[in-house]
Amino acid sequence: MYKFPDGFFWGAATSGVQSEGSTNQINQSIWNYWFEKDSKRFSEGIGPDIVCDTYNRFKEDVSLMKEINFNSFRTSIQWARLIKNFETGEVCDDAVRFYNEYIDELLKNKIEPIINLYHFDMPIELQEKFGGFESKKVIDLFVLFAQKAFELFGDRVKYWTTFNEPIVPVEGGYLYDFHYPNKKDPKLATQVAYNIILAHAKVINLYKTMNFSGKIGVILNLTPSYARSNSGDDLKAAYMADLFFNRSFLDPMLNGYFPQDLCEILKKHHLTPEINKIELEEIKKSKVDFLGVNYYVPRRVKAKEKKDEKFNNPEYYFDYYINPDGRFNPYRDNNEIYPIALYDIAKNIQENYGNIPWYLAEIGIAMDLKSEGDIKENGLIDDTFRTNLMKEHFIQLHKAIEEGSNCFGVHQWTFIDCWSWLNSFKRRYGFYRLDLETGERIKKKHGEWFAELAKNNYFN
Ligand code: BGP
Repeated sequence: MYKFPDGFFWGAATSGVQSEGSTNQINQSIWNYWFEKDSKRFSEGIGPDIVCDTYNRFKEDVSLMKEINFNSFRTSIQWARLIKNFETGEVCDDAVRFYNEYIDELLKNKIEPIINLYHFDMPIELQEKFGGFESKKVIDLFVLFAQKAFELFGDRVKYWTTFNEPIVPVEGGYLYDFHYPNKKDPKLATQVAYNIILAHAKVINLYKTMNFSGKIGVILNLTPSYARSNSGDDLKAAYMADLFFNRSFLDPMLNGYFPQDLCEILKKHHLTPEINKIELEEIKKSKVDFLGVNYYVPRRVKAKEKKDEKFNNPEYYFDYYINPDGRFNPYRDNNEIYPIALYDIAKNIQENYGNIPWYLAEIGIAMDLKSEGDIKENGLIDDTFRTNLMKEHFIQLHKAIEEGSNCFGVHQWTFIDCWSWLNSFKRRYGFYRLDLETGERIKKKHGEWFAELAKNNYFN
């Protein structure tokens, strides 16, 4: 029997853009804009306009959460929905009503809301006028948005997070072309990364001055890096991948300072961002109360075979390889299944980051419609494949908790199959299937399994 600590959070995560739909939204995020400009890049040409239509259906959806015994749930407040005028901070009344009612509905059903402030959703106006987080001015506008959110909802929301996977807009928008503004510019990438870390720090410090009784943290996608062999070169490659993709955000956001070797590497390639002492103090001072971790796949690396001439992205220092002994999810490209990574993440937090309280803020098993199959006679979609793999991951997590890891919950990605960035609805992860024609939510077998787990706080 795998029993979890009392009060353990069981639930799911989604985000504003991916679930709400843009009904009654005055401002738009980069996603609506990019989709209008270039819909071909989005799977099956499906954009973020309707998605789960949570804006209109949140009451029904909260009752579905209740059905599978969630005691907590994460979503995000959209900057572009809440704020009418980004410079003055004037809010949109309808958005205030919507988020108030949504939060109250969760609380009425004893579901603890965890509210995130930024899930890849830069308002297009700020991207076009100022370059989004390329600009320090936008940091202050983000702090203003956060302040409004705290003032409006902070009396009831006890768990806040600043950013979800802050490295992703940096990689996608400035290195690898999978987020707007589709630039490939490592110098700008380091500036954006730094500015996001500073924005996070300022919001944390602001929250602490506002005397709320809640907690505030950040959600990072941690991807353990494993070397192909124990050779010095391969180990160095894994070290570099970890430095760029994990510690670049983990160290400043948890410990208050940047890894020295990362600073030196950036300096060597003339990539040091514009920084100043006051900002570094702000970062040093910002203490998160907890960490959220998103985990899907491990990163396998080996020593560089052919050296690039110029630093264009972190792969200057390593190559990827496919683990020959690995198990792979047939429904998602290069998706190695490696539950032990979760144990390793927990150990890393325990040993190197002061055993800070943390929760698994996203974990999910992608399937597609075909692999989930048609609805079975008892009305449930059969995704036993997902349950079996989730169990394996939870066993590793349980082991780490038994060994003292300070983990306080698990949120699965995601609640109802939701729209996902360029993938649209290609990969399904939800406890409930979303029928795109009718908007109907259809429960999957995994939802039933999870309901038992959440009710009992253990599984066998
Ligand atoms: C995480 C994001 C989520 C979601 C998830 C699944 O990185 O935080 O927003 O998109 O990944 O992503 P995908 O549907 O692209 O597989």
